[in-house]
Amino acid sequence: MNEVGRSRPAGTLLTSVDITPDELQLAVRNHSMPLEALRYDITPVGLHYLLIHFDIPMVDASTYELSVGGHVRNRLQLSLDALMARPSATLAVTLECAGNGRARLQPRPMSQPWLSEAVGTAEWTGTPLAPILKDADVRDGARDVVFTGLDRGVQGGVDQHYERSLSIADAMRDEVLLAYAINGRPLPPQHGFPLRLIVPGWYGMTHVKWLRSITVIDRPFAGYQQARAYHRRTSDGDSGVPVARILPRALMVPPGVPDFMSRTRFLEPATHLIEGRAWSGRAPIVSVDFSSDGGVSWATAKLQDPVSTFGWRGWTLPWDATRAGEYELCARAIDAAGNAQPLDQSWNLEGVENNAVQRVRVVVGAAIDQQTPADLL
Ligand SMILES: Nc1nc2c(c(=O)[nH]1)N[C@H]1C(S)=C(S)[C@@H](COP(=O)(O)O)O[C@H]1N2
Ligand SMILES: [Mo]
Repeated sequence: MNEVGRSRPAGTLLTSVDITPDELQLAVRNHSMPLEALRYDITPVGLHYLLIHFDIPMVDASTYELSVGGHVRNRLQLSLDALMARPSATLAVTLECAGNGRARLQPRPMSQPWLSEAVGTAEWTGTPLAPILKDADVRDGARDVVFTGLDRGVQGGVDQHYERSLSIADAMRDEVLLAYAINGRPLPPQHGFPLRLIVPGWYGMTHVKWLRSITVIDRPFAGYQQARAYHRRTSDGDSGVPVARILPRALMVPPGVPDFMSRTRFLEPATHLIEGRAWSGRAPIVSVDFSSDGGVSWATAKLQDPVSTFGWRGWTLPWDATRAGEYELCARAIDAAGNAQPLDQSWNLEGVENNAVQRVRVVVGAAIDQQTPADLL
């Protein structure tokens, strides 16, 4: 391991505001979705967020095969052509990384330093998983289904392929897909070419990319990414709660124009239409509230129809910003199960599930100099 890798293991808690070289290295490999891309119902592929723990494997589609085995009566080997010849389904699904919001925590858990934008909604095409498990004829006593990626690396001192599991009941749900296309095109390498798992409603870590094998087991899966990582724990001794379905979140497209470095927004005094998206993997979004005073008072936004059962829904609200001054804009989503976004950080050791409300600093007034474009260069 290099000098950088030795300095601060993942999970170290950082109190400095400054980003470390290790975090910067992760941040340049894995990008989030620029907030202005919230304008699209379906996120263009290059704007969708990305998270890759190890390296992107290079896969030859002509020799690729998915193995289905373990606690089944009928093992299967499926080529990409065989998978694509099966019945297909296309679903718009909002995907969000469980670590979204991590870099806003104080102290900050050392890992991928997401702000609030590790999200995207894509149209995934693939073949439903349940009929494949039926063809494999799962034996009595089966408990978990393990999904193994082709990618390999070391995390927490453990040499591993990226692997996650689902209970048999969750794996058999109708909406779970083995996807080979995104937005009508073959998966690009970074999103899991040639095949990935899609589990609508669940945080990103569940959607295993570069799928190599599916293994049915008769005991709980104890792999690193399942049993050790992705738990909400507040102390080392705490066994924690596994991360599963996405908590509600609303994000707005920051209005006006940004300052290059601070991203502070500048707006002309006027009524501005604020627009954004909201989603939850637990229950449908029922309301989105907007505040222009840092969360002291709230107004109710108008909701659009969701893009699909598992996709985000748009919201809009006209904001009367005729008075010059500085404002802190916030948005807060609530779902039908009563889950609401907290105003304050929800801190834990791994920095998962921090769905605290978004805060956008805005200056209304004459702060924008009347410069010609040439002056700006
Ligand atoms: N094989 C494999 N699958 C993976 C990962 C990975 O590193 N390897 N990262 C997971 C995580 S943590 C997330 S958030 C999503 C990101 O999916 P995307 O890059 O297509 O947006 O992929 C998941 N699937
Ligand atoms: Mo993630």
